[in-house]
Amino acid sequence: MLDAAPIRTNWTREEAEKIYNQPFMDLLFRAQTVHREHFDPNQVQMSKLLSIKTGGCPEDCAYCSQSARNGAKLSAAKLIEVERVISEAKKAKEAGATRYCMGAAWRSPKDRDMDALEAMINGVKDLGMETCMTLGMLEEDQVFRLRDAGLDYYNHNIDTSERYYKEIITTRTFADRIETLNRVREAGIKVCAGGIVGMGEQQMDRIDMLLALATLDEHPDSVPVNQLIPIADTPLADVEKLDPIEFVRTIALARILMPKSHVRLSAGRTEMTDEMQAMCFFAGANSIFVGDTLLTADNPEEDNDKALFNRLGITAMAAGCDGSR
Ligand code: SAM
Ligand code: DTB
Ligand code: SF4
Repeated sequence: MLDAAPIRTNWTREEAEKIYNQPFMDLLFRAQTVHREHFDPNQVQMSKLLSIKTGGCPEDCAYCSQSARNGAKLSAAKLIEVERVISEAKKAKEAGATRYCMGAAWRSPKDRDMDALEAMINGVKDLGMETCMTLGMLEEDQVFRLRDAGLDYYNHNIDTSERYYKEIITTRTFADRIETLNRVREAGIKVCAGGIVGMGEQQMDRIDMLLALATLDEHPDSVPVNQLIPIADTPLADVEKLDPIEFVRTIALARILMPKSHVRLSAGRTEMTDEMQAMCFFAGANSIFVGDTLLTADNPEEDNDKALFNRLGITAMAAGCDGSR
């Protein structure tokens, strides 16, 4: 059989634009066809987030509730206790999550935090869950320590196109992000990298963001596509809402450009109808965050997600499913 969806890292802007802008039905059909080559279309992976260090972040990301530079009112907390992380992870496992993602509001971790981070990785792995962390930029020795502790995934989003990045964050560059991603990949940790749409960017920025991910030496294993959750008192609090069809097109393009990656329908689901989420799954999304809180913002209730999965005949994907079908 002809392989209709080879894994390519040499996609061009012209190709991506053409895919994104084709008639919606053709786009969805192609995305679903690619999806079925690599995944069971009725299975969705479930990850659970925990904020292990909340607020007081020195970075100025315009979308974020945790930046000390934004007007947002969230107060800074300390790194939480290892025992608390493990007891929360246990609950997440019981609720069906297979991957536990720990996030910290840091520019980068301090060396004094590393022992606790390693203990968290060990404890969560002992529960039989996959581990993921998102801690900001990493130096090489920090990457090695996390890898040696058994970290499975590192999340580090490029957030938007290189062009629009400067409008959203000034305290670091797009190139800084790519550097950490390369370090993580070279050390053998799986990469989780995606971005946010609905930040007032142009269609071109959504396309270029996905192209940047799809033309890395290797595609990220997970690609979270977040819809901006507008946070009061941040610079993006009143940004115009994105057309849901544009969001679905973004998911479809991610699926087509990166056929074997898990595309995660991430932040913003509380604002989406069940029908829109179903369309995102049809367009190739096959992962979500479960539980009623993301890091600081709301996520749909567990019961709502269960009911939606039942109505759609979707079941939870087992841990470690890499998409080989
Ligand atoms: N401080 C670390 C960093 O920035 O890499 C890790 C935590 S940070 C909160 C993780 C990601 O969450 C961001 O890169 C961004 O893509 C996403 N995010 C944060 N606030 C969001 C919001 N209001 N709406 C949608 N996504 C958001
Ligand atoms: C990702 O792409 N989305 C998650 C995770 N990676 C770390 C975070 C979403 C955060 C939403 C806003 C909040 O909860 O504060
Ligand atoms: Fe800090 Fe991460 Fe929020 Fe940016 S996205 S302000 S780095 S916590």
